[in-house]
Amino acid sequence: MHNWLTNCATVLTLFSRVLSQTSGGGSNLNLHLTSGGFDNYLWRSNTTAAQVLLTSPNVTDRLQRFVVAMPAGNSGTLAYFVPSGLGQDFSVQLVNGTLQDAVANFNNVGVQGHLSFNADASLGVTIIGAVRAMRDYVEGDGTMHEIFNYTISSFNSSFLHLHRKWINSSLGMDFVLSAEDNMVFNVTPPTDAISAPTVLFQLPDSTKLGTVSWSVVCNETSFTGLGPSGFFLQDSQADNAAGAKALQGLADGSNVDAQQISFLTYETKSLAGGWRFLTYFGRDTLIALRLLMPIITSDASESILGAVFERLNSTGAACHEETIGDYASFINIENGMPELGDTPFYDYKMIDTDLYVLPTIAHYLLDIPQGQGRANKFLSTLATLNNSNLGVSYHDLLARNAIYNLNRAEPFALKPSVENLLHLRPGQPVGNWRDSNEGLGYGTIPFDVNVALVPSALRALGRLTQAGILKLEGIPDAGSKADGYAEVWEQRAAGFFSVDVEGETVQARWKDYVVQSNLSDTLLDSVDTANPEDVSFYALSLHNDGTKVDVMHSDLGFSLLFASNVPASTLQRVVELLQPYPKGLLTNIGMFVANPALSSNRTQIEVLNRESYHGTVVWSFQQALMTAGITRQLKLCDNSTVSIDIEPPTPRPSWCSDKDLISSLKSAQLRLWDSINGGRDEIFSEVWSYSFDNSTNQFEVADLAVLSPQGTESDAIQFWSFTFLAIANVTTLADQV
Ligand SMILES: *[C@@H]1O[C@H](CO)[C@@H](O)[C@H](O)[C@H]1NC(C)=O
Ligand SMILES: *[C@@H]1O[C@H](CO)[C@@H](O)[C@H](O)[C@H]1NC(C)=O
Ligand SMILES: *[C@@H]1O[C@H](CO)[C@@H](O)[C@H](O)[C@H]1NC(C)=O
Ligand SMILES: *[C@@H]1O[C@H](CO)[C@@H](O)[C@H](O)[C@H]1NC(C)=O
Ligand SMILES: *[C@@H]1O[C@H](CO)[C@@H](O)[C@H](O)[C@H]1NC(C)=O
Ligand SMILES: *[C@@H]1O[C@H](CO)[C@@H](O)[C@H](O)[C@H]1NC(C)=O
Ligand SMILES: *[C@@H]1O[C@H](CO)[C@@H](O)[C@H](O)[C@H]1NC(C)=O
Ligand SMILES: *[C@@H]1O[C@H](CO)[C@@H](O)[C@H](O)[C@H]1NC(C)=O
Ligand SMILES: *[C@@H]1O[C@H](CO)[C@@H](O)[C@H](O)[C@H]1NC(C)=O
Ligand SMILES: *[C@@H]1O[C@H](CO)[C@@H](O)[C@H](O)[C@H]1NC(C)=O
Ligand SMILES: *[C@@H]1O[C@H](CO)[C@@H](O)[C@H](O)[C@H]1NC(C)=O
Ligand SMILES: CC(=O)N[C@H]1CO[C@H](CO)[C@@H](O)[C@@H]1O
Repeated sequence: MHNWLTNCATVLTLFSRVLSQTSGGGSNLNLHLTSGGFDNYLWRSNTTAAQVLLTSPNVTDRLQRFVVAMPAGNSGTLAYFVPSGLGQDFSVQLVNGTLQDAVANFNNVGVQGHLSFNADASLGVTIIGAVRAMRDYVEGDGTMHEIFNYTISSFNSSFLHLHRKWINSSLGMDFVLSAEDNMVFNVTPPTDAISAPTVLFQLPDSTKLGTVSWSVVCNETSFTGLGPSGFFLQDSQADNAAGAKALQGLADGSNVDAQQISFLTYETKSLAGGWRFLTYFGRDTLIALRLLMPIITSDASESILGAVFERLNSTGAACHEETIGDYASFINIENGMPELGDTPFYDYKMIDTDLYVLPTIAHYLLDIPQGQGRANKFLSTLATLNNSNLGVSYHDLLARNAIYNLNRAEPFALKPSVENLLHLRPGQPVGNWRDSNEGLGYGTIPFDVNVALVPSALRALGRLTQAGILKLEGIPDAGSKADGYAEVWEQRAAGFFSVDVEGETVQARWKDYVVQSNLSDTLLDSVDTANPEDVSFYALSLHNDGTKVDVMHSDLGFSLLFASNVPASTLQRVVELLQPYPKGLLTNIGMFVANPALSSNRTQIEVLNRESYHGTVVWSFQQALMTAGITRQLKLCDNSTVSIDIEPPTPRPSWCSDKDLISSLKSAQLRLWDSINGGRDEIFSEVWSYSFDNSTNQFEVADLAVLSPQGTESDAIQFWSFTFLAIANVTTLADQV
């Protein structure tokens, strides 16, 4: 499949602005926010959930587009409206307050509302059915598949009913339009079986707005939403004072961020983001869960974990993305298995998702009060979703995942060599959160997977077996075996990634870099040119032959948050990473996730620049991971460190006696927070880029979707962009000291 379709939530949310909100209590939602040039309406009732988007009225550089997307079957409708005349500020808008439930025969439910037109127009490309088919068109240069064609059920001068029946079932979706005030339809049906009709929207009085009422309904099963009170703990249930502070306004929905994330939370799964990812994604939800866990309910944590278990394959690998609804038939046909009909397709191509399962559930069941005492009940649940797991207990599914990971870790544990590190799967350009060849600088052996995630999964396996919660049949010594393997990975994997650049070279590359990146050499003012210092850091990835993609990056955050036995040398490198860019990753608008300044391969400067999704750009969840990880490490030495997260008492690491290191780490964390605070307004967005002002030498926030050559549009909400809700503000804490 094409890359742009299979990549998970690689895209952003920027400049979101909340315009109005009402929460009908329970899990009902009615939010209006602008983001990336679109007006977004998030609607949820006890009948349906849908996101509606229209191009914002002041945006004139693109076509007027109407989107309805529903979690049910990951279904939706996309329609463009094309002005009949030229040179006018054509606009189609949702009429205030008209959005509501729509209910039709045969269990069809959805949303309806009124659209206002300010000029005559025609119906442009219209796709009804699968959100993925809509994405193929929007992100795939207008790709359309005839198999998804709709049919015209009926029409006249004031009415148009378009229907899409799913490929392999009687389920379907209806898009119905009715002319209201000052509006006449002029419909010419196609003369052949496959073309679209010509539909004109004509305003008899061109001085007034014309109105069209519409509804979009579907009879795929709707999911039951978790409202803010179902997702977040009450303040009074917090585990500590920092948690109680963080929880203010979340469960009661008075914090609008709590309502926004709640649109993505359901009883049986959480969704990655809207509108393009309103379905299950394993990695996004597991990383977010690890960070949000101390402030969310047991039911919420178990819904996310359960969604992962239900979708494991029989070997124990974790699903990256599910394809459900009408598009599942399409994928099954493409895969040469039409006999599967619309059986969901689960994708197992990633190499990291599997490794988040054990550390996340171990933290929940062993460390977090909401999870303690829940193991028996949760793990005795029998799977009901996926044919390869039907009737299997969650315990046995977890055991499959544990054995799968143990087996993957074994070759390196027995013989620590480059070949035995975990590589991207053959032929796959993706495998971890950096979602593309470019993101990994064209390497195939990612740092995060090998240095942070494998040993973390093994240690979690050890803890769960030692606690008697997990039993691996036929492997009585699984726990000690996992710990033994973990030790080898902890001690040997990082070395393969270690990069040392000699002082003179460092200076030359920095100088070259600021020129090549159109920055200013004043950014290097603090460099001591008389005494060039060597710099050491970890490579972003390795090529198959072990050569290093010598690009600085933020993925040490995964070690800090997930791993055991993090050595002093790693913490020292964190201190060095958290220096002002281009020496390190920090700018006045946030922490970059990569910095190719010192790469020996100068082509990496273009590949990982400010237009690249995993280049010199800021990701919210990466900042959350980094600061939460530093707090976790500091707390191992000083358990009075303020943290919302809970960790069990562990033996003090030997570096706790190194006062200078601790003090440097604390200063680095404060520098990180200065950087985070500078991008404060974007903190619940997914990713943002910069523009550099060479008169002030300051960075300013810029919309990556606008800069990026792919121009992939932003999503107004992304699940893993809300993790700062569970992070204590270290600046505020420092102020209090
Ligand atoms: C759904 O909500 C409406 C009002 O919001 C209420 O009247 C109705 O009883 C609810 N239906 C169910 C099945 O809960
Ligand atoms: C359109 O309006 C929104 C909200 O008022 C604003 O945030 C945005 O910057 C405007 N966009 C343009 C292109 O003027
Ligand atoms: C829509 O309603 C909001 C309040 O909910 C109001 O601020 C806004 O002006 C209204 N817009 C129009 C076009 O009536
Ligand atoms: C158009 O069709 C709709 C739905 O069938 C019907 O309610 C309406 O009366 C028709 N209008 C005209 C002008 O035929
Ligand atoms: C779904 O709705 C369509 C009408 O749009 C109907 O023909 C079909 O029977 C319904 N399917 C089910 C399973 O309810
Ligand atoms: C699904 O539809 C395709 C295309 O019409 C067909 O080839 C296939 O046999 C159908 N599968 C099932 C299970 O009905
Ligand atoms: C499960 O997924 C993993 C990873 O892609 C794969 O190696 C394994 O063969 C899959 N198992 C089955 C039964 O398909
Ligand atoms: C240099 O970097 C580019 C861009 O990432 C990559 O395509 C190329 O293979 C790299 N060259 C070497 C020798 O690693
Ligand atoms: C810190 O650790 C000590 C020793 O394990 C324990 O007695 C004390 O209660 C802990 N304090 C906090 C705030 O957890
Ligand atoms: C600053 O940027 C402007 C616009 O890109 C450019 O014309 C000017 O030469 C730059 N000044 C410096 C000092 O780099
Ligand atoms: C953290 O707190 C400081 C004040 O102490 C405030 O200026 C800053 O905006 C806060 N940062 C975030 C991300 O909320
Ligand atoms: C009615 C309809 O959807 N027609 C489309 C069928 O598919 C072809 C090829 O993708 C499109 O060009 C038609 O517009």
